[in-house]
Amino acid sequence: MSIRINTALIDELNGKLTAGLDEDYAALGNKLARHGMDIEAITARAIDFEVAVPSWGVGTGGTRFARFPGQGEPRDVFEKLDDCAVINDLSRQTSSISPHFPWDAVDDFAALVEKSENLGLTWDSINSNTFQDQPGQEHSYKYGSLSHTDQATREQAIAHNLQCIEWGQQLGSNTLTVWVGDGSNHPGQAHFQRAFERYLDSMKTLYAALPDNWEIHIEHKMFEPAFYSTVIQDWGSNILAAMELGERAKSLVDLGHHAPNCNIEMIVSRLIQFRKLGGFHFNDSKYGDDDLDSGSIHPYQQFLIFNELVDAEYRQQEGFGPRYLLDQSHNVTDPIESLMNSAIEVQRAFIKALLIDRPVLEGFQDSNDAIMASNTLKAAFNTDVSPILAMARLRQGGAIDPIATYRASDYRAQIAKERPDSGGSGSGIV
Ligand SMILES: [Mn+2]
Repeated sequence: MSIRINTALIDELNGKLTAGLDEDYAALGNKLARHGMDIEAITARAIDFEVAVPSWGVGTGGTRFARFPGQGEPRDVFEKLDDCAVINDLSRQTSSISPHFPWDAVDDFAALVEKSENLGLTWDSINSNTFQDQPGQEHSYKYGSLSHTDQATREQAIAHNLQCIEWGQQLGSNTLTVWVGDGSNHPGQAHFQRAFERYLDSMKTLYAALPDNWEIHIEHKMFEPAFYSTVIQDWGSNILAAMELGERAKSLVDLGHHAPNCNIEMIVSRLIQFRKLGGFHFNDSKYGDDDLDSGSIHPYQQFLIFNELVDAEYRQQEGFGPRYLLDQSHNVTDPIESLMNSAIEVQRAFIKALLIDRPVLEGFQDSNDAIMASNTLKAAFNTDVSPILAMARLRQGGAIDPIATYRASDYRAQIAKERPDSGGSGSGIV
């Protein structure tokens, strides 16, 4: 049985906050108007902004050391959808779900589509999984999948990806995201070029089988589970593979999959320039692939990434239209709260980037005025756009304060009664 957040509760709590919000919204509107900006136009963009939720994100994650299960975790994809609906009902910007196969595979995809439609949800990019062995699987991925030295293992990995596309078509998706754990742990273990050639051969087979309206997104990752080298280690290997495959192969940027202090916004710019930016996995990190909540560590970096994205939109860059998805692991928080918070933080970065005065910035760039160029970005970043985000939620029937409303609903305790601990939910680090 689905439990939804009672709309009367949302209205009641919103009612207590509306007067204050109206005041803050009017003050911000006046401030923006002084700089020639129309707050209503910006709020309209906030209303349109969407970021997809990963199906695996609604379960409690874990580390290489342990996983501490949360209360009332979803036990299958149908229950994951219920949690995703709560996130969207309150935040109103996460109406699509990114599934992971075979974790989310079901016998009856029509039933899954029917349930998602009833909840007002759609399906975004699908993710394949050749980084772990499934029960009964003939060939092991211990030493790789799409780049494995053994042809039969590579063919098995290709077949799984083709199966994922077929499942994705039943869900109405049009993008396959491929991340492989292939790599090596010891210098000399793998021949870099031959492994990359085998990967490209496998990907060419997949690309040839891609339905006409589909794209394939390649996700790179610097390390883990392979700790010396990975086949698609960085954006360089990624864009090379995407260029080798063709127009409908693009690169996906997971913020946590780079070296610390890497200039991710410049990578984003390069991918945009060569029409290879497929999308994002938003999260945040302090040390590596930490999968922390978006905007929790480096909010300025996230803003600078959106500066590039809004700039591409402003310049009407051809072929620009990346997909926005979250990819996080929630170890110590309620995943529903983390995902609502993160979706709002990603939206916040987008809205702040909209405030950048681009002609003025371009002038400072052309006259080599470094201080004023930097200050132009900071002026946008330092503007508190919370009233715009809250107003966007309110006008769509969401919550002015999503976390307070979620807590008042007692959803977690209620749903836990229907979901006895199963000991596992197919969630974890990705
Ligand atoms: Mn990812």
